[in-house]
Amino acid sequence: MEKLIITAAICGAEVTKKHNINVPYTVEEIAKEAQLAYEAGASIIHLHVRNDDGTPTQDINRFKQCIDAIKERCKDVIIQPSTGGAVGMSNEERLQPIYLKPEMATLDCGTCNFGGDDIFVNTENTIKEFGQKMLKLGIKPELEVFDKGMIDMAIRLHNKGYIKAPMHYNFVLGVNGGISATARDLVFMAESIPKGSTFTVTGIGKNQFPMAALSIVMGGHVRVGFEDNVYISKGVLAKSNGELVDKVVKISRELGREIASPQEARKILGLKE
Ligand code: KMH
Ligand code: ZN
Repeated sequence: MEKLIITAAICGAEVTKKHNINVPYTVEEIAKEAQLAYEAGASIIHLHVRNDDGTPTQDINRFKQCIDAIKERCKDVIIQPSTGGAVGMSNEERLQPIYLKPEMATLDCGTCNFGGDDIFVNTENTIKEFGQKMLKLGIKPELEVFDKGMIDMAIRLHNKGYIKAPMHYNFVLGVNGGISATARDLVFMAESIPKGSTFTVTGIGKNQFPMAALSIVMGGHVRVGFEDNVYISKGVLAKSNGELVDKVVKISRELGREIASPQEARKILGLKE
């Protein structure tokens, strides 16, 4: 089986130090968390950034500071900024990090309830606009899909030329408003993407490690990190994103699957090596 690509979603936009004191806010904290995840085996850093007080921002200068600091500590890691940002941000605000021309960025493929009264809005025109801009800048999108219909949207927009193949999907399972985190649902998602696509799996909250284990045996890839889950085991807060990545590395090796380096991840994803 192909080696396992581990993505570390180190920060997110919604989780705070109230959930886990180790959630990074400052440039220094973000760079340190990225380094711990990288040293543990992550080849991709999925990046949101914050102001020092913890409020989410998509400010291009803040992204640049964080990316520079991460690159200094993790020389060859793939950095994947979020274009999802936080619930309620405008498209212009969300798009800022793509102008730094990262290798990858997220492309959210539909609108989704996001718990409570929150709605994460991605209209068809938004997805087209983001897809087209990423194409133009040579950025590989990671297609964030919270439900099966979002896979269909991505395929439709691929057929219309907004998204290039081979496509790389992130199945986000277990959001309140998205598809559930069950084996049946994961298999359904994996069987719904075009041949030649790759996928990674994000299980929200307590679903993080069970979904990771399933993806490892199915030949998919794995995303873990504070953005999605702050616990290393039931009731025990993780000390760092590195600890979460390390647990995935151990599960994968136990199951006989080796971990991809960033260069190997580039090859698997069709990025420039
Ligand atoms: N924070 C969520 C509203 C992405 O990074 O592209 C959106 C999100 C998805 O995290
Ligand atoms: Zn994100």
